[in-house]
Amino acid sequence: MNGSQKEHRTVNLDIHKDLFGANEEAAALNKKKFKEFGLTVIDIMGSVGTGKTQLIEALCERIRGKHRILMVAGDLATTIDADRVGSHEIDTVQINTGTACHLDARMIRVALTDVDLSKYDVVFIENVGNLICPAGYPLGADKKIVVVSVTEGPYMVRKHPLTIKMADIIVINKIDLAEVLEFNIDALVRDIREVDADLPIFQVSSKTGLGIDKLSSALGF
Ligand SMILES: Nc1nc2c(ncn2[C@@H]2O[C@H](COP(=O)(O)OP(=O)(O)OP(=O)(O)O)[C@@H](O)[C@H]2O)c(=O)[nH]1
Ligand SMILES: [Mg+2]
Repeated sequence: MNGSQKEHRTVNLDIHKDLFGANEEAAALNKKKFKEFGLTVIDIMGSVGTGKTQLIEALCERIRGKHRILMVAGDLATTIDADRVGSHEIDTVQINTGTACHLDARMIRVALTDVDLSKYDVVFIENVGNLICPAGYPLGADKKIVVVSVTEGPYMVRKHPLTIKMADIIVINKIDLAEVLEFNIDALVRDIREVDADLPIFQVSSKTGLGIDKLSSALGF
């Protein structure tokens, strides 16, 4: 090397190993901690406005007499959803992600560091409203629910097959609006079946409560 040569370094990142790998490790630690406290943890994902918060409110109404609930709300900047759920006298933890379009396992670990988890049986995590980004970042939850609804048009499933694939349960929400929107729920179910023939699908209205009992039982509540 001659004296005038600038120092140079090339770092080849394997994004799957470096980024997703680190998240998987943090998710495994979260899972272990949740298990130690006997918690059932549900990660709820879906596009903006599909009804994630409304679904959590409906599930809380259904199970609050039986289980002690904590809600963890992921949002870019506001506490709107945590405030909504909190108004039902449910404890909440807010994570404001700033610019990040999803929660990750480390955020969950940090947010729960000072929370006494022995006070709860069930944790509902509302992920940031987005159907793409959260899919790559497991949080250590027992079940991942993807909420789609009849107000986002007919192609949500066909356009997001990878997100559907990683879900444990699909909730088709707002079925009370299907008729007026001329939405073909059977076609949406067929699209989901194309991606995964065995994926449990629940058709609900989080607003009227239709179908919530069935979903709640399937979650073990
Ligand atoms: N008619 C009807 N409206 C619903 C239902 N579920 C949610 N909504 C309405 O849809 C709107 C969005 O619901 P939210 O629960 O805020 O949706 P979200 O997925 O939490 O939205 P973000 O957190 O902003 O991503 C609200 O006006 C809800 O009242 C449903 O089953 N039926
Ligand atoms: Mg919400």
